[in-house]
Amino acid sequence: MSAIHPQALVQEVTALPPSLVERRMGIGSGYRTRPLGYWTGGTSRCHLRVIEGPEPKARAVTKIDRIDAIIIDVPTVRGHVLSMTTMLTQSVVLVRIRFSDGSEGLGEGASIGGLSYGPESVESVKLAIDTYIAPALLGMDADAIAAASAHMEKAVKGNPIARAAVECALWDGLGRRSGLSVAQLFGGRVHDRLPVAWTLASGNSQTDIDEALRMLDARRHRDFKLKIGKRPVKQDIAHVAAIAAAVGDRGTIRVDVNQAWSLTDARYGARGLQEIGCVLIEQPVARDKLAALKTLTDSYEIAIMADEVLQGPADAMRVAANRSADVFAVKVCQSGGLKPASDVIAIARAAGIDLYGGTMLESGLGTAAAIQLFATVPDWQFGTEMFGPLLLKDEILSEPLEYKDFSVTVPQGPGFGVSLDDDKVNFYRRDRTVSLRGAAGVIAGA
Ligand code: MUC
Ligand code: MG
Repeated sequence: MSAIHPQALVQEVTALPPSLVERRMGIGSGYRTRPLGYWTGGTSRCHLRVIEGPEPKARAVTKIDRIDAIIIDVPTVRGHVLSMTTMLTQSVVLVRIRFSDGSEGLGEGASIGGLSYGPESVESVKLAIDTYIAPALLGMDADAIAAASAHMEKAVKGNPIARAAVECALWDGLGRRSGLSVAQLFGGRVHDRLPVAWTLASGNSQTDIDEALRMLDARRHRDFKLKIGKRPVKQDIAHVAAIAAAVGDRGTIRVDVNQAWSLTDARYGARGLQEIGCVLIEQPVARDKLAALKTLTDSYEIAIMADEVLQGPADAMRVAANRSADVFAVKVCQSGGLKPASDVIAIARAAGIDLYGGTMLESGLGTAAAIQLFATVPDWQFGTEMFGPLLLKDEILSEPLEYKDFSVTVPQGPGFGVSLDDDKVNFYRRDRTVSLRGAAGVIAGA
């Protein structure tokens, strides 16, 4: 089978030998000319030749060759007190996909407080990837992310964090191979920087106030999310009021109840919080209490934000259809990946629901992934909380994300625009710690 050369047809007034035509035309090796016919006009003859060459080689398909998932445990800068747990360490799963052309992609799956926050833990994420997702995806076309995602959904029901970690690594790989940032793959950035809130969750009002004032003075954060729900509602309101008074109009105050309240608590809380100038309540009631969430949304001026209830586009649709929330906390991990998160965003925008860029307290890698997507969305009415790496005592990226002027800079460069510091990753990987502990045990017992 041969193909027509891009230069298509050659006309010669005389029938020259093919080799001469080919030399004159500067036709490269591998091509040849073939006479097509001639016509006569007056005294001259016009010869037509077609230039033919080999069929263009079919583009080699880049395949998914290998998927590795490891757990790392990194201490937090202070205890992070949530209604359901206190975190002293954040554990995340790092995924590295190797492709047949030698390229790589990185992704992250994070969860909070073991299984106390939600139905997935880092251990379950690693197990789902190693046992079910990796075998299902090996050998698939690396660039066909939609096909790989559909395949993953078939092989693994639920488990959005595990699927997200792998899907993110596929996007990073595609970006790196094509020389485009993931923001470009999602339509291009509309922001170079995104505003970043900080979570105050030391468990002590004065410590939180000192921390907030330090952040304001350093121009690092001016929007503060307070973790409440552990204490009785009345005490929580007093705690929020003290911090709100100290911050004044230098910043905004929001709260995250992490599902801890009954509707009765939440009614009392919503009224009290709105009176002291708090602007938003995140997931006040359990994630399956949609009717209660809607009652609060309909009854108070303070914005009600959906978080844990949003486990992907179908949940987003359910919440939007009943307008059970004013704001969506969009989380890449909780949504099942970048594409489903962008679907959640699309549903919110179509329904007139405001947006907040949420986190599962990912390290710099997962945070960069979310930033790439969030940079492509025009309106983040309540900003973002892309502060995950700042809660960790150590940085695992070779170049940290840039935080300044109350915002984070969208990383440039292919994929997520970041790379891992392999020494740090090796230092914090759980299997290494376990084996060192094991080795120490052997020595101690000897
Ligand atoms: C959550 O529920 O939003 C996000 C920020 C933070 O401090 O905790 C997480 C979880
Ligand atoms: Mg939340």
